[in-house]
Amino acid sequence: MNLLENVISRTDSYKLSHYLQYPPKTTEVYSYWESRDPDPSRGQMFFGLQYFLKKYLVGKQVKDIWEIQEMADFLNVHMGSTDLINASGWHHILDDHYGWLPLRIRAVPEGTYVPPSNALMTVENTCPKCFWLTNYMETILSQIWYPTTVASNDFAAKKILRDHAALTGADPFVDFKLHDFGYRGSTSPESAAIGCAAHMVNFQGTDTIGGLLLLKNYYHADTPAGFSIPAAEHSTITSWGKDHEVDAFRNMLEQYPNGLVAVVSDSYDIFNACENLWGKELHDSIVNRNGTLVVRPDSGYPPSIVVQVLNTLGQAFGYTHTDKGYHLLPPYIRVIQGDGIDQEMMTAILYAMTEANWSTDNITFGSGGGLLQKVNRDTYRFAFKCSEVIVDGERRDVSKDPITDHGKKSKAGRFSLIEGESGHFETVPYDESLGDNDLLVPVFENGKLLVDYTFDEVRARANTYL
Ligand code: AOY
Repeated sequence: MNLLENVISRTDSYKLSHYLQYPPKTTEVYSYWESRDPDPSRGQMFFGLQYFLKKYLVGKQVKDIWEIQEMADFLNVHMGSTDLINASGWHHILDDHYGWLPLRIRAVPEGTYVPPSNALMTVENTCPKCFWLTNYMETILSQIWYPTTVASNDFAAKKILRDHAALTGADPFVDFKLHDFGYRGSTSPESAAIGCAAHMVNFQGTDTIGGLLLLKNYYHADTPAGFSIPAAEHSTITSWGKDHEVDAFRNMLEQYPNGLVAVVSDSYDIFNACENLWGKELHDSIVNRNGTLVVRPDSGYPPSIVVQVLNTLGQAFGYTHTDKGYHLLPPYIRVIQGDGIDQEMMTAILYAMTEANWSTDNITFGSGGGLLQKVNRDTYRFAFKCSEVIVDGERRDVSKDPITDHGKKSKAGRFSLIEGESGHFETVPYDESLGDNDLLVPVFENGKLLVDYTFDEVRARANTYL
C-alpha cells in the first residue's frame, strides 16, 4: 500500500481538517475555477482536465479500510491527531459509493479559448453527506493551471508567428515554428509530459517524447501528435576536437543524406562556422544534399545573432524574395534559434528579422524553460473558489471580496457559460434550459468519465479561435 498513490493523501494537509469547519447541516458545496487575469484582451485555452480525471479521479479511488487507517496514523504524527481524519466520511465513500467519488464536474470543452473571469470548471458533491469532498479536490484539480497556462501562452505565440508570417510573405502554417526543448528543464517527468501535451494543442514540434505518450494514453492520439528530426548536440560536435568541427558537420550531412537535419554551430565560432565551414568548405554538399540543413546558433543576444547568421548564410548561399519583398534563403538551408526563447525574445527576434528584411520562413524557434517552466499559477491568476452552499436545505450564495485586494473578488451562485457571437463568452447564473448551449459540459459524475475527447477534437477546437 502506498499513500502517495491514494486520493486521501492527494490534498493540502489543512484540507484534512476542513470537514468540521463548514456550517452545521451543510449538505452541498459548489465551487468553480476561473482565471482572474486583469487583462481582458488575453484569454485562456482550457486544457488538461481529462488527464487529471483519468489519472486521479475516475473509478474506485478508496480501495480499503487500511488506506484510511494508514492516513490516520500518518496524521497522528504530521498534524498531531489521529482523530483529524474524516474517517466516517471516507468509510461512507468506501461502503456506500464503492470507493467512487460522489462528485459532479462540469467543464468547458478542452481547447476552448475563453476570456478571463469566466467559470471554466465547476465542482459539486452529489451526495449530501460528502459536502466536504468538493474542496478537498481543489488541490489536484487546480493543477490544470499548468497545461492551461502552457496552451494559453502558446496560443498567443502562434498568433504572433502567424501575423509575422503574413507581414513578411511567409507560409501561414506555423505548427513547426515553436519546438519544445523543455524536457530537461522541467521539474519532473510528469510535468514535462503534461507541458508537452499542452504545447501540442497549438503546435506539432517537440523533443519531449513523454508528452506524446501521455496523449496516446489519455487523449487517443494513436499516432504521435508531435514530430522531431535528427539534430546534433554540443557533445556530438565537440567530441571531434576544435580543429575538426568541419568533419563533425560533414558527418552530419553524410549520416543523414535526406530530409531535415539540425546542427548546433556555436561550439567555437558561429560566424566562422556559417561563413567558412557551412558557407565554403561544405557549401556544395549542402546545395546538393537531398534535404534541408538547419543551422542552430545557441549563444549571444538572440536578435543580433540570428540576423548576423542569416546575413552570413545569405552571402554564402544567396536568397530569393517573398511576395512581400522579404529575403528567403534557398530551400536547402534554414536556421533554428533555441537559446533564450520566451514569448518576448521570440517577438524581439521576429522584429529584428523584419527590420533586416528577413522573412519568417527562414527560422524556427526552440523553447525549453520559456515554454514549460517560466510560468506559475499566477501567470493567469487561476483560482478555485466556493460560490454556493446548501445549509439545512437552504441555498446560499457564497463569495469573497477582500478589501485588501478586490482583484480576488469571487463570483456567487451556480454557473452556466454561454458564447454569444464567436469569442464573446459570458458566465451566467445556472440555467438548465440552456441544454447544449451551456458550454459547461458534465465530464465527471460519481467516479465515471462522461466525455472522452480525442486530441484531434481538442486541436480542431483550438484552431477555430485563431
Ligand atoms: N533539440 C530541431 C529538432 C530538435 C533539443 C532538445 C534541448 C532540435 C534540438 C534541433 O532541431 O536542433 C532539447 C536542446 C535541443
